[in-house]
Amino acid sequence: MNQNRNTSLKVYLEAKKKIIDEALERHLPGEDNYPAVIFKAARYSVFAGGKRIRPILCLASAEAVGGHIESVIPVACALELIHTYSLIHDDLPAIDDDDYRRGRLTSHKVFGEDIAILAGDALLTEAFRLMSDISLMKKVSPEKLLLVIHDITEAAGCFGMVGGQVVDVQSEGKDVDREVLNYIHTRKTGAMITAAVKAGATLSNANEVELNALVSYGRHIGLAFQIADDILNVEGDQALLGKGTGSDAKRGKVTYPALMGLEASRKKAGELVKSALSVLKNFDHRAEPLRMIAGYIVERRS
Ligand code: GRG
Repeated sequence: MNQNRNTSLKVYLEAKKKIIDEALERHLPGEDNYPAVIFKAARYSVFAGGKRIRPILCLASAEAVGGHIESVIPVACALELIHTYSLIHDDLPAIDDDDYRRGRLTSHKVFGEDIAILAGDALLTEAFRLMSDISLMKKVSPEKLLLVIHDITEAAGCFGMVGGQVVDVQSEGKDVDREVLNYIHTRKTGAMITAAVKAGATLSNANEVELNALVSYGRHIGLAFQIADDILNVEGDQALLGKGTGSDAKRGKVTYPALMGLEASRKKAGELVKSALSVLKNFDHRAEPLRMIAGYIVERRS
């Protein structure tokens, strides 16, 4: 990526992250609610940092089809709440047993396993409380909102993230082929990324051609994102990542580098980005953030 593009991307990501962080602060109930510990634990993980890539993709997709980001912010925040729940549960002793996430101790290390499980449950449920808030229907069509809630539910559940996670844990230490690996990556990570892109476009009244192109963009960058994550687990910097590295190999996880090596993994991620860019070819300058994010997904260091 050239220097100007890098600067624009940085400015764009920082500005959108600020919007999302401020909205999350408004939408997530405070620690003054009862029972305080659950609000404290939920907020601990949500405000631990995080790139906010899913909500940013939702906003960028809305912009690409001429939508207003104000109308999609609550749904964008809900995507981040669901994502944060998945991280809390993923880190639990029964799953990946990780001590660090987003540069801090994981939820179960601070609050105990019981509250960490409940904090994840709380965030997942809060996401649906937020998306189904009647006030949102003044900004977007109720039919479109229902479609989006359905898409996000599918992406988060057994046909998406949870299904991918199940096959992931069951494949640890086993020889699995590329088909199974792709099932895991496209469901575990790709589904929510695709849903984020699709949600922004649907709520912004994208036409069918635009919607199909954006879903295809989401699928390509979703898989590229998880391949990049696999590569960072091998050769990333723990301090920048805010979490441990090397854990995939230790646990015998099925990953792109494990199956085909680092070089071929990088090549595959690069090809996916190229394909993602090519499906955006008929979009105008308003899709520029989506184009920049596609490149960022494989070049990021955290
Ligand atoms: C129900 C016990 C139980 C577990 C389910 C569904 C699930 C937990 C986990 C899904 C697996 C998962 C965590 C997928 C996401 C993989 C991934 C690339 C995470 C990192 O995302 P980033 O890089 O992280 O966007 P930040 O911290 O920047 O938000």
